[in-house]
Amino acid sequence: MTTLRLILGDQLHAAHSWFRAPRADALYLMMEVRSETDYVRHHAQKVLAIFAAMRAFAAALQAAGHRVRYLKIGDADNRQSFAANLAQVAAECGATRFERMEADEWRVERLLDEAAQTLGLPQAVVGSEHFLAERAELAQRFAAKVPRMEFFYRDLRRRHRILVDADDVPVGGVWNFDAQNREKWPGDPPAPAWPWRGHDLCALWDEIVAAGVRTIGAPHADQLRWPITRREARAGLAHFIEHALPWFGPYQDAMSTRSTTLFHSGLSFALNVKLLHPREVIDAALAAWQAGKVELASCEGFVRQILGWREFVRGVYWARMPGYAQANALDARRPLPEWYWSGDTKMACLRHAIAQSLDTAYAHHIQRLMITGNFALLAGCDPDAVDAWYLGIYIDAFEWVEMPNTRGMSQFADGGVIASKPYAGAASYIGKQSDYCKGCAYDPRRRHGASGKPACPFNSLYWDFLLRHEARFARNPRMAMPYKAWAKMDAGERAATLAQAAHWLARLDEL
Ligand code: FAD
Ligand code: DLZ
Ligand code: SF4
Repeated sequence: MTTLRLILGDQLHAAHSWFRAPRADALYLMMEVRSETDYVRHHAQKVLAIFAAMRAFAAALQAAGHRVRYLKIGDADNRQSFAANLAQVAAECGATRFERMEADEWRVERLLDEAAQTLGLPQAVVGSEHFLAERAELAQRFAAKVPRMEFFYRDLRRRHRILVDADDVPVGGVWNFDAQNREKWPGDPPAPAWPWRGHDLCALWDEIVAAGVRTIGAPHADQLRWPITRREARAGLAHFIEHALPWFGPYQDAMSTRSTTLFHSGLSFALNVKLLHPREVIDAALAAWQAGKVELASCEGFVRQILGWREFVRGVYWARMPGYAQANALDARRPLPEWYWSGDTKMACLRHAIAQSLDTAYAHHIQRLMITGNFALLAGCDPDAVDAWYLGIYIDAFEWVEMPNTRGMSQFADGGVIASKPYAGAASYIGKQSDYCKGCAYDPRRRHGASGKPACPFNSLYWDFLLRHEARFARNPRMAMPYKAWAKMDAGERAATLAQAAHWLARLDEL
């Protein structure tokens, strides 16, 4: 009697009840497969980090007495897909039962359902024991109407007794401190150093290359600076709590050429592959606040990202898939400019955010939203292309979290399921939060003009976007201000602005 248990690359959850004690009748299967490396073009560091973390996890399971069958990307008997390898290993070990954890992605869930049917064995699907809200409950609750994140988050705070008193009143008297969390970073306090040392993964990189896997971005295989074990992930969490969390709140929406992470945690990869549990991350932040090391505004701002946004987008994903993947409410059809893949643009903000993403597989939230996402939105780029870019380039990109953030929050392609208004902004908006505009080839104060320093493309594209979608947005009370400002603008100025936008839209690759 052998139970074959599948562990996916983002299911590295050592505290899962499966692993409480070794079982002689259980064989754990882990596999590096081309079907997963190739469904989108991933960043080199993402493939390296996932494989390295998978290998370390398999080794730890074996050391703890579990039986593991691990298929490496270059193994001759690797059939390179979940389904084919499952069939092969089930036959090889004489499996009498198949068990797996819920997959986080709709695509993988369907694929594994089919594979299990083909196996024809008795099977069970168990929870991943990772999230703080149940997937089935969320899918049901969000099916008819998705609540605003804020109300969902308050509910989870009450349910999990996080930052609420006995009467369900939020600690500090308010549910959110967003107004205190929007400062530009002056360069002081200094941003903390990156928490992780480099791993030498050159041998693994050679295996990946030899297998023919195509990637984007810099591998930095001789010094991969991401956590691949739980111990490293925990050390990164402790580093964040001590050195960055105290400043997380005020600078969470800041951007700078002088720091990649500013006061962000860099923990999304460790969380998404389940080396860390969200509750332990939240508890670490709460403990720092209780010990008086961190202001409530920073602690709450951070908790909101994990308890609020992370759980919320997962609910939207599972309630709205598979239709969500086709949503294109703004009928955006343009290809993504070529320079998204190289960083080779004269726009300083985009050059910096893209070059950093290619180099590190990381950008913090506001870079993803206000810079790369905002530009694609204003330019009317196809959400399929935008999704593929985000899903590939970031170390933490798994569809359940990437897609609602990209298609929904950033591109408004879901027509307002996630966001109450499009996240569109011009140069003044970017300049307020960053130091990008200093030294840019474009002038952030101009909307149009042929002589002198050219006008910042964001400025005309912003107005063009609003005008293109006037029928949809003009009656949105949160959008009233810009439409009023447009109506007051001199007719010549308006015409010149739209002409400038048309000029840029015809040459996006040259910007
Ligand atoms: P911190 O700022 O330190 O935040 C702490 C944690 O909160 C993160 O590690 C993450 O787990 C969680 N979190 C924060 N914001 C969000 C959010 N909006 N949605 C879900 N979780 C959140 N996050 C991903 O994990 N994977 C993605 O593929 C992804 N794609 C994104 C695409 C776009 C267009 C945008 C705007 C955001 C995306 N995010 C994604 C959310 C967010 O940008 C990243 O989680 C964050 O930048 C990761 O860096 P960090 O760990 O330093 O985050
Ligand atoms: C992202 C990824 C990659 C690149 N490769 C693998 C792999 O070879 N084997 C594996 O089990 N998982 C991989 N993953 C993560 C999966 O895509 C992930 O398990 C699904 O996205 C389900 O959320
Ligand atoms: Fe970006 Fe425009 Fe500022 Fe240049 S001027 S950095 S393009 S916002």
